[in-house]
Amino acid sequence: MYNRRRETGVALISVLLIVAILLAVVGRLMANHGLSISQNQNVFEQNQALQYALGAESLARQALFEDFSQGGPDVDHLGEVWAQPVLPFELDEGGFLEAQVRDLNGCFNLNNLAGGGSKAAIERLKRLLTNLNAPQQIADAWLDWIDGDSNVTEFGAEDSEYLVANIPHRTPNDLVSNVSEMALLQNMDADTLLEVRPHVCVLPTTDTTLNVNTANLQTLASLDNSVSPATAEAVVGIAREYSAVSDFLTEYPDYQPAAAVLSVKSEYFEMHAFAQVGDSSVTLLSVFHRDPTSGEVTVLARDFGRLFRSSIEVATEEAS
Ligand SMILES: [Ca+2]
Ligand SMILES: [Ca+2]
Repeated sequence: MYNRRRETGVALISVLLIVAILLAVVGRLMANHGLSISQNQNVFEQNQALQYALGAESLARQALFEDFSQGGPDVDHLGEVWAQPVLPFELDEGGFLEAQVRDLNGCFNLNNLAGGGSKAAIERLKRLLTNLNAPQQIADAWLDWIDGDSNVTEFGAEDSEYLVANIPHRTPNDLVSNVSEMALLQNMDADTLLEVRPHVCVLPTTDTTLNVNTANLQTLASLDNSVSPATAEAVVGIAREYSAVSDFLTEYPDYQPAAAVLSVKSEYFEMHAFAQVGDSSVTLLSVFHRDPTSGEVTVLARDFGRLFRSSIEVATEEAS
């Protein structure tokens, strides 16, 4: 009798143990299944956001090609279709897409100083820095950064200085492909970099011209000593659609000394897009070159790490 009860008790405990193990296994399977679904959903949404950003890139390339082939190859200005920001629009999957195109012939090309640069190009960078209340020495440091030799220019710096820095590094002594390299310069700090960055760019060439139809105030003001801040402000104060540099010079003769580096058309552009699908987002900055003969637009570089800042200003009602 006692043995039968004991056997029944042992059997009951065994069943309970099996049930507990089964419950633990099922719980574990359910948790893994849920995690797997979440992971797949994230991967799916991330991929969708990437495809939307790449779609924006294709659209921008098409707009630039059509501007060339239908609008004409000789003039580019901010009233053209490619320059209009794509307003954020909702995506079917839940989320939004926003994109904007910037003319890279409208900013100061830092690679113009490669190979030693012209005296005029160095002076332009110094004027730009002065107008932004940034140290002029940064121009010397940048010149040394990309010139081919290791001779220190006035207040500049070469490998001998950078190799003894907290994080030792070397100068590229060649053209650079990302403006962020300015952060590595001697005498550069975060505030100065933030001030300078909107006005400069790096293009894979050393003799780019500046499009007077798209250039911003600071870039136009730094072109020559003969240009006063008031003149530069007058230029950007109205919409510009000059069809020839000579027309621009007739209206603003102060720019005559810089005539050789002026143009009314552009070859280099960048597109910045931000796509969000669900909880996933992708930012894509693409640099384009538009062939001045055929209008073919090729992608020179893609950067998935650049913070997207919308250029759209939202009007808000003033508090009464
Ligand atoms: Ca155009
Ligand atoms: Ca150098």
